[in-house]
Amino acid sequence: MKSWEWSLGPERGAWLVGIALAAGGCRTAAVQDVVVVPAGLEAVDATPGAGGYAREVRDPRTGMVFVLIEPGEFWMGSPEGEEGREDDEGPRHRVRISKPFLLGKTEVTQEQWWAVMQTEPWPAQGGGDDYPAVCVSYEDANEFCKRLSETDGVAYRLPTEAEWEYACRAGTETQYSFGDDEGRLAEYAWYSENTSGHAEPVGQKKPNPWGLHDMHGNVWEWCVDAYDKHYDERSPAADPVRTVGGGVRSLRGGSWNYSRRICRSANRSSYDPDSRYDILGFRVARTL
Ligand SMILES: [Ca+2]
Ligand SMILES: [Ca+2]
Repeated sequence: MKSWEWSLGPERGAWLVGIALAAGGCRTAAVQDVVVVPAGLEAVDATPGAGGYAREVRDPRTGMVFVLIEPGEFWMGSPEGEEGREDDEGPRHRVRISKPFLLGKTEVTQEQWWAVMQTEPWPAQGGGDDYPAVCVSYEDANEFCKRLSETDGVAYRLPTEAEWEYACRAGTETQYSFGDDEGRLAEYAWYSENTSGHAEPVGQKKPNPWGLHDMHGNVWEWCVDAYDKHYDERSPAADPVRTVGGGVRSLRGGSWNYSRRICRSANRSSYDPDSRYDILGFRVARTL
């Protein structure tokens, strides 16, 4: 077995690492063994997924870890009979995510925020390197993504609501990504019944089936979309995002002071884009 690497050039911004397998006396590059690590990142799990991208990668500058989200389809929203369902969770509709993308394994932490922004907008209580960056507005979160992108020359951004729910559900159609038994929520989430006055450090609870932590609870997560109470019926079936109209922006997942039902996969909320509260944070996506 032999390995080598080469560059596709700056326009692709990616390095390929190929592994040649010795077979019958001649070396043959096996396509399924080629893994792509996006520019500026390092592999945590170098198993190739969709598009040949490594399944888990890390930004060495901030320490942020990203999970590869594979393309696919899902039912967005909740079925009408779901317990705790709110009006804005429908109509339930089929959505396709057409391209792979990266999504933060956790909410952005205070240490990661500091590395990019050199500010501390959060209160002292409930603070520390591994706590989520809170009291950051939609505008602040976008500024964080913009600065991260300027540094690495690539497109970091907030996830769309569709991407967020697709990744939260991770192939499930139940109330939570672990099923319908809300009695198990404390294994996966920080919410009103197991917190005391602030968010908790990220990544302590069990991950969802795709390896993402705290999609249920801890802090609400800003999405890029302008909030639309009934979803936009004109929105396309593939890669929907609502970038026009409406002042308020979408948030997902519930937070440390909210009840079980608000932390369901389909639940939605919205705040003005300049809102800064200790229940509001975000995670970062990266286009590939
Ligand atoms: Ca969260
Ligand atoms: Ca809601």
